[in-house]
Amino acid sequence: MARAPESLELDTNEEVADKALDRDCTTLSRHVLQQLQSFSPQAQDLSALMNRIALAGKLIARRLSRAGLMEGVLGFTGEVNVQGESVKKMDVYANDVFISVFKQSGLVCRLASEEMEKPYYIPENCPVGRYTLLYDPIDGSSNTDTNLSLGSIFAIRQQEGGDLNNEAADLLAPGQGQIAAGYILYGPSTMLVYTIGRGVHSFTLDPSLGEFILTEENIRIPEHGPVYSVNEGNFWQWDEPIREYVRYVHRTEGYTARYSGAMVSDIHRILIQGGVFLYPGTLPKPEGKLRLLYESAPLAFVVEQAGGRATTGHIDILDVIPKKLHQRTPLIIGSPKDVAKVESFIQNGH
Ligand code: P6P
Repeated sequence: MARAPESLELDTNEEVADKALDRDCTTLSRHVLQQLQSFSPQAQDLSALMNRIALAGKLIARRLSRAGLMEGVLGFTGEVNVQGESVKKMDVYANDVFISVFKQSGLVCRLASEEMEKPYYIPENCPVGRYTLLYDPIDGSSNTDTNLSLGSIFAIRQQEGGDLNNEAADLLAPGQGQIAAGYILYGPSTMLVYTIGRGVHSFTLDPSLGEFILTEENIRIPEHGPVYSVNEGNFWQWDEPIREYVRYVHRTEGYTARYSGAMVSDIHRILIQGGVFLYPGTLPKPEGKLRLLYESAPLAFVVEQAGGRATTGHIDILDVIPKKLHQRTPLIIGSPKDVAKVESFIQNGH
């Protein structure tokens, strides 16, 4: 039988088996240490922190996969959170999961969440645990009761200073200070995507192992893509330049609209296929809907590490200095050419 040309020579069965085993052994915590090429205390901390986030993701994924079979998982609590939004039972569960897994970590002194007006302190971890977790426990919770994709968003920051009166003033700092960020996507499979400033890497939960296994390293967002992702139901509330951009994509071949109601899902699609996600400000709410510290800044860190961009339309998201913990921001994020196209309409109307 003729052999395949050298360049097309396939791996032997043994080589394929070795690669599969090595991949199955590349767990998240091992990958972080590989990234840092160090076993320093800081590297060990970061590896342990990411491992706790993975545990939170597993617990939330398990709950979501059984939501329709259990009492008390779906629906609303009847409460309204600091954002003025009706709270889903899943929001509360997921928020408590992150608190619980980090209580036992010894590493995190404070947790700041979309669901909590003030940061949650874990006194036994302070001041030794010099890290702060900022997170949106369930992003897109409107999708919970309809079994659609949704996510969790996280960022890790180093605590700066003593935080004597528990004001957490050091959190009001630009996203450039994030030391790790990412998201967990609860979809047909559960994926964890993260960066520690050395590229973007994705892991898929293997339920049979109970481990997140490396799926793709050094993900690069396409320079341009076909997807534009925005809630066009808000068209009547937008400033004219955003309306003009949407009219442009309506009349230009090659664009396709995708919008799921969960930004983690929409931005993950754009990370892989290219394009742009927008949640602009509106005439009644120029600051927009999305929160800066635990939604936009972590996602901006990931997308920029993958070669993309994230802006308010005027300032890079990672340079915005928040004035308050739950500050909102307009967000335009995705492929560099597509973000630039939106900016061109904002800056000079075309
Ligand atoms: P709208 C979910 O509540 C969220 O924060 C994002 O995940 C999502 O993209 C957006 O809000 C959806 O908001 O106003 O389009 O329903």
